[in-house]
Parts: sequence; C-alpha cells; structure tokens
Amino acid sequence: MTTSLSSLQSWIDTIAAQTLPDNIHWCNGSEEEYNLLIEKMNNSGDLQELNKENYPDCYLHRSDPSDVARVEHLTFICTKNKDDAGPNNNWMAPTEAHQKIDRLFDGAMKGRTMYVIPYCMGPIDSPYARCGIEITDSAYVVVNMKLMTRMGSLALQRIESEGNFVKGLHSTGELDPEKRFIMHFPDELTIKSIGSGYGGNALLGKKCHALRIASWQARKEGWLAEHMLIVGVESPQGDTHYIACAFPSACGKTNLAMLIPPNSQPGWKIWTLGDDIAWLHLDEHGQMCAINPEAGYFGVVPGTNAKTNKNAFDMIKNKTIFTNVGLTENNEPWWEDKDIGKPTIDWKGKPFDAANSPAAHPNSRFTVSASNNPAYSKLAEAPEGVPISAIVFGGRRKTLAPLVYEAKNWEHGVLVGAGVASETTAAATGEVGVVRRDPMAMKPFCGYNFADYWDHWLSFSKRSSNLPKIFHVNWFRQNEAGKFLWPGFGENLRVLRWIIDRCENRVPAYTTAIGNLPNAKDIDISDLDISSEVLEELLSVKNNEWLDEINSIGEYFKSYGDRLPDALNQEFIKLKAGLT
Ligand code: GTP
Ligand code: SPV
Ligand code: MN
Repeated sequence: MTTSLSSLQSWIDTIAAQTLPDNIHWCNGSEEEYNLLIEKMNNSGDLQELNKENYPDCYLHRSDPSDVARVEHLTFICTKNKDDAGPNNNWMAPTEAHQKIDRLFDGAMKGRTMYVIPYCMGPIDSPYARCGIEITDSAYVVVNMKLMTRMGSLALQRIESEGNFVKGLHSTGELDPEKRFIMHFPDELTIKSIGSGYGGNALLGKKCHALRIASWQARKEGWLAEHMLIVGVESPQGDTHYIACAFPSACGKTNLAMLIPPNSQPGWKIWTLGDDIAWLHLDEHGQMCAINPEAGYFGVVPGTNAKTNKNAFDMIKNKTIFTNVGLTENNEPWWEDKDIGKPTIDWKGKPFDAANSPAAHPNSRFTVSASNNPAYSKLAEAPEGVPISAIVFGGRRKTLAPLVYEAKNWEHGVLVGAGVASETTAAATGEVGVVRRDPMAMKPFCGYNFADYWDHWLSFSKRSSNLPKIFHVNWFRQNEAGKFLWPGFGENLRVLRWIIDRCENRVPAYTTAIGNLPNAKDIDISDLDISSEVLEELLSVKNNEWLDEINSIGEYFKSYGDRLPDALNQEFIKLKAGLT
C-alpha cells in the first residue's frame, strides 16, 4: 500500500532515504497484521507468550532496563521563541533541534523494517478527531498503537481526504540514554523521538501528539487537550453525569475511570469513556463536551487486583501486552499486590529476589484495547462526545489538601488547577515521592507556556455561561503512621456523588478560604470503617498550612513573570487575602 497524498509520500521517501530501512511496511490495522507481528516478535524474543490457558493472547515485553519511563529531562518543545515554550518546558531552537536529532536518525533503520502507521485520535467520524502518521522501526510500537488507537486503512483514508496530519518519526535507535531525545515542533506539527521504546516516549499518538501538539492546536482553535479521564456516573434513577478528572501520572485516573461501585452503593453504575486524555470543546449551546482521543489503555500494573479494580484485573486476562512485569512459575504475569500466585522471575528476567528488586517494575504497564473493558461506554464512540458536568483536579498529597472541595467559580477553578501539586511517581525517571507543582496534571505535557495556557483556560468563561463546575480531590491523605486516611478506589464513588449533588444544587456546602467543602453529613460513610474524627480531618482546612501553600504557589507563579494572566493573579490575591 502506498498513498494518493503526495505530501505524505514525499515525507515517507525522505525519511526512508535518511534512515535507510531494509523495507517499508504500511500498516493497514488488520487483525492478520497484528497477529503476524506478534508472532514475529514472539519468535525473535521481543515478546514472550504467557500462560495460554489463564492469559490467552497475552504477552510479556521486557524493555531495556534503562528505558522504563518517560524522560522529562530529554523532552523538548522547539518553538521559534523560547518564551512560547515557557519555564514549564525544556526548549531548544528548531534548527538546532532538527540538526541534533537528525544526525541520530541518519541510517538508524539499517537492517530494520520501517513501519508507517496511520492513526486517528478520536472516533474516526468525529469532527473533533485529529490524525497522524507515526513512522517507527519498532514492531512493539505498531502492536501497541493497534490496541491504543484507531489505526490503519480508515485513518489513512481520512488523512488523504483532509490532506494534513501530525508527523511523528520514531526510532528505538541504540536505546542509549545519551542518544535519546523526544522533540516536538508545534509550528510544524512534527514529533521526532529516538533512543527509547517506552510508552509515552515511543507511542507518539499519546502524550506527544494528543497532549503536547494537541494542546498547542487546541489553543489556536479554541478547545482544550487535557490529561484527564472521562467517566460516566449513572444513578439508581438512571441519569448519567459525565465527569473529567485531571490527576498526575500514576495518581489514579485509570482506577477512577473503571471504578466498581461498592455493595453499599446499590444501583450506581460507572461507565468508562477514557482513562488518560480528554479533548474538550464547547458545543453551540456553550456546553462543554469531551471525546477520548484514545481507543485503549496503557495502564499501571502494580496494585491492580480483584479488590482495588476488578474490572481492570479481569480486563487484562486476555489479549494484553504486559511490559516489565514479573512471572510466576507457571508463566503467568505477576506484580506487587496482585494477591494471587508468587513471583519466580523479576521484570529483568532474573530469578526473583525480594531483597534485590520488586518483581514488577513500579512503572510496569498493560496495553489493552478499550473493548476489553466491561464498563466501556457506548458513548465513547460518539462523534460529538459527552457533556461534562464537572472538572476535577487532584494530586497525591500526604497532607494539606482535603478529600474534596469545590471552586467558587470558573476563574477560581483555574487557580485551583494551576495550583495543583503532587508527589512524583515512577511514571517518569527521577526521584519518586517529591512534591512538585503539576498544574492541571499537565506539567510534563503542555506544549506551550503555562501562562498562555492558563489564559486560554480563563477565556472559556467569556464564551459560555454554563461551564462545568470545578473541584479538587485528594485520595492520598495519610496519618502519622503513613496509612491512607481514605479507603479510595471504589469508595471514591461517595465523593463523586457529592460532586454531582453540588452540580445539581442538591446539597449545601460550607465556605472556606480555599473553596466550598462538604458538610460531613453529606459524604455517605455508611459501611465504611472510618470514624467521624477521621472524616472531619479529611474535610478540614488549616489556614496556616494553606498560607504556606499559597506562598509557594506565588513563588512558582513568579517564574512566569509578566505573562501570568492578570485574572489569575487577581484570584491569587483574593485567595491569599482570605487566608490572612
Ligand atoms: P497514568 O497512566 O500514569 O497517567 O496513571 P493513572 O493516573 O491512570 O493512575 P492509576 O489509576 O493507574 O493508579 C496509579 C497507582 O495509584 C496504582 O498503584 C493504584 O493502585 C493507585 N491508586 C489508584 N487509585 C487510588 C486510590 O483511590 N487510593 C489509593 N490509595 N491508591 C490509588
Ligand atoms: C503517564 O505517564 O501519564 C502515562 C504513561 O499515562 S505514558 O504513556 O508513558 O505517558
Ligand atoms: Mn497519563
């Protein structure tokens, strides 16, 4: 297969002449193609077939041990002006960046196959969907893209009729951290990534396209590309509210999107629309609507079990690719807190020794099609998306942030989002557990200056008078012994219910300096092993602690200088005044 689109054909020809692959494979996205590539990788050792009886069509991939997470320090936004990338991004001038990375691509695909992957982010017939082509020399990337996106002939047809697409060039190169770069050229709608085979660095449709490039396009075109799950919450009466939540990496998006209501909440149902990325638009009535640009999940494996997330646990029992998990003696995948079986082999393929390393890497992942999810919403395929009632920000905070609070209005909500901080996790290389500012959970993913991004967020209140309400949650408060105060997982439904009650004006709230909090009686804790003191603690706001927080936000905002939107600064001044 080649293409009728000459700009696409000439780009492919140029890249082939530069990278010198042995052959070129245009991906059509068929099941036969998927199966052939899986077989090829199983033969070459890139994949290992898992226990056929209990894990049919499941495979283990072990990545290079130095290549197990996103690499934020090697990720660049290459705009003409440095200030357009902002202090939130690493920047390199486009000419220099091209030169630097092109040298690494010269001859990089010698002896390899170059795969051309046409993909569509979003339902194929959605006006909000956007397409791209990823060129890669990794068959692992191809099969992951097949599970994660609408990939193949239909996407190519759409690209040919639209005439434009995001260009993504990827090679695993030498897997040498010294020769690894993930570069974005928003003006050229181009991504170049070399030296890593890991998810967010290599599956270019995901963070590189659907967040970094898309956030840039979204600003120009008046929409939002966000690191958010989308979940439908259906009440026993049968009405459904859709909620979009931005939590940083490994802070609970997949789990909340697939939540199983506990027995104490009869009649409630949860529908998954998306678990990682949402594209938000205003419709002609000013209603904010969301589509999920993805079609599958690249989820954190450790911690998944029948108690925390039975949907996910069952979903990954067939046609799943596991990356960097351990193995049991009967060749089943194993990870920390799996609760069944024992590991004998660790993620590096060595005999398991608890003293040495966990069996599964803390950032080990599953890749699975959304069609495996028993709670997958039919509306996830709706071209117009679903109406959003609430936007929820959150972070992983041992202290300070209450279980839930509501912003006073849109502008205040933008400040709540801009002020998000969270402990770092294993999803990116670097130290884990350090609190850092992660506005809107987009620190690693916003393709332009955060100051301009906040301004873009603020602009929505001029365009609509019925925007979603904005909230903040924290599932991760701990006591002095390091135990989580809130049970989390399925029980988070109780907090979603309060959020919906607020959206429907069904319950009052009490006003504090930081926003509106639930009265304790309005959070249902029936059947929970939680004392009223602990609930009080979870719902308390300590002004002196918040003053330290707000001062730290103020310091952070200073790095954006004059570009910080005045309306955000005004909200900040109001909040600070309320605390003193
Ligand atoms: P990315 O895919 O990296 O964007 O992560 P994510 O935000 O989808 O996070 P995920 O749902 O995979 O959860 C990450 C980790 O947090 C897992 O180890 C979960 O078990 C744990 N976790 C998720 N929800 C909760 C919760 O409500 N409470 C607690 N204590 N842990 C949770
Ligand atoms: C994240 O780190 O937020 C992920 C995994 O969802 S990755 O695809 O690597 O970005
Ligand atoms: Mn993510």
